[in-house]
Order: sequence, then C-alpha cells, then structure tokens
Amino acid sequence: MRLRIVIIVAALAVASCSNLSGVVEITDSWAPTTPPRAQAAVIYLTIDNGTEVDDRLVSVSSDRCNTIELHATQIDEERIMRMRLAEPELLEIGSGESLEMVPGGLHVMCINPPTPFAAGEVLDLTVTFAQAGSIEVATPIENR
Ligand SMILES: [Cu+2]
Repeated sequence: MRLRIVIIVAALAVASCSNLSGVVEITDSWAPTTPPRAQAAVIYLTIDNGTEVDDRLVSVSSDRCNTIELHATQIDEERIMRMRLAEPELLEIGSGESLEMVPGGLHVMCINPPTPFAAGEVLDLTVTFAQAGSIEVATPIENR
C-alpha cells in the first residue's frame, strides 16, 4: 500500500513538469554583417531554459572573435546609447524562462573581429551556462 502511494506521487511530479523540454536550448541566433575593419560585431541569441533548475549565461566564444563580452545597453542622462558589461543578474534564466537578445538591449559583443562578418557565413559559437555547461550553436550572419 505504501509503495503504491509513492508511485502516484512520482507520477504527479512528472506530470507537473511536462511543459519543460528538459534542456537549455538556443532557439534562435543571428549576427548582422559588419563593414571592413569594424572594431566590433554583434551577435544575438534567444535562449530557452527548459530545465527544472535556474541557470545563467556565463560566456560565449568563437574562433571569429578575439574577445567576446556580454553587454547591456542603456540610455544615459544625455540620451546617448551606451553599452556596458552585463551584470550577472541580467544573464539569469529561470527554470521555464527564456532570454531574448534584441538590438538596443542585451547582446553578445565580438571585439576586433579579424575578418568582417559577411552575409551567408555561419559562426560556430560555444555558449556556456553555469548549470547546463557548454552548447555549440551554428549562427547565421544575416541582416534582419
Ligand atoms: Cu556591446
């Protein structure tokens, strides 16, 4: 009798999480083209945390960038758009939540790319999370 109750409770626990995919996924990614000798390029990711644990984006790397930083954008008192390193709390993705990077907001900044980003190319990115570890994602270079 006791065993049967345990089984029912376990089944309910699974059912209540059925809307979660169980994985952290990059559901969209893209990077606009850059002019020759651009000092920086931008990459946008949309990340879905389908796991049962809260996670956080830690870093992004690519062999096409010398340095990659995670930036937030804000408008200062003089109404000038400025970028700064994103605080870790901005990069948190709670269980069942997603994080969407958009122009004018959070973005991945590729600093001093040795070669320009040309339309039709694909970037191989490694995206690392505090809990989910590293995920590889092929990111198209295109202007949207
Ligand atoms: Cu930036």
